Amino acid sequence: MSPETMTEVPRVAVVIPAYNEQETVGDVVRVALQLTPEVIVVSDGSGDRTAEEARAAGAQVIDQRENTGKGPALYAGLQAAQAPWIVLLDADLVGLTITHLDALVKPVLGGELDMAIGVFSDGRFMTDFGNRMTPHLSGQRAARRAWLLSVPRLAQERWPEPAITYALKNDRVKWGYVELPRLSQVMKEEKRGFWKGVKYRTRMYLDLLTFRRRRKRQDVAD
Ligand SMILES: Nc1nc2c(ncn2[C@@H]2O[C@H](COP(=O)(O)OP(=O)(O)O)[C@@H](O)[C@H]2O)c(=O)[nH]1
Ligand SMILES: [Mg+2]
Repeated sequence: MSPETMTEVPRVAVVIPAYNEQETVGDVVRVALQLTPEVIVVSDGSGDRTAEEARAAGAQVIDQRENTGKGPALYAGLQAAQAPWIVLLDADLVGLTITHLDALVKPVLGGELDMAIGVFSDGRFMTDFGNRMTPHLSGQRAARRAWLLSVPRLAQERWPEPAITYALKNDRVKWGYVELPRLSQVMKEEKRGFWKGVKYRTRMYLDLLTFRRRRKRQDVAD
């Protein structure tokens, strides 16, 4: 192959699940593009301009008509990605910089960790507090694409984090937390209005709490 026809696969891809995040997704994409040209946004059933904003910012966009949840969206993004290493990012981040992304990828590319999990620090009190109470729910992570694709139930869970946590334990994966200073997210209550936000959050926690039951049911079925 001549150098002109050789399209090099980047080492790292960024996958961003986004559901109605038109206000923030563009900025997240622009920072992600400083790390790698392979930035994939997966929107499913967003009723706003999420897909357009992501595309305008330079991302590859998978735009699905039906809303199926963050887990299936992540899975579709991982399947589309080519790079062997993946950074997962939420689309509602505020204050993201390339320094945060470098901090996430460095320990995994260096072989120190199999998965880096980002936690907010000295951002806004409420989002920091939520993150500290539940760091295993963080959407900011770096890991190998092949391992992420192997996580059982990833494609079936609306919220994929418990499935990932379970697989981390089961596979004895070397993981660790990475602090992400001055990073925060838009809270659900701000995105959707107070009561809708509360309803959405309650549904998410119910989903998270019932993961074990679904997993066990599947174990029995297998
Ligand atoms: N594609 C897709 N992304 C989703 C869906 N639900 C949540 N997300 C994205 O997943 C990330 C985390 O969701 P969010 O509602 O902010 O949850 P929180 O950060 O735990 O409060 C954000 O980027 C959302 O846009 C969904 O149904 N489909
Ligand atoms: Mg969020």
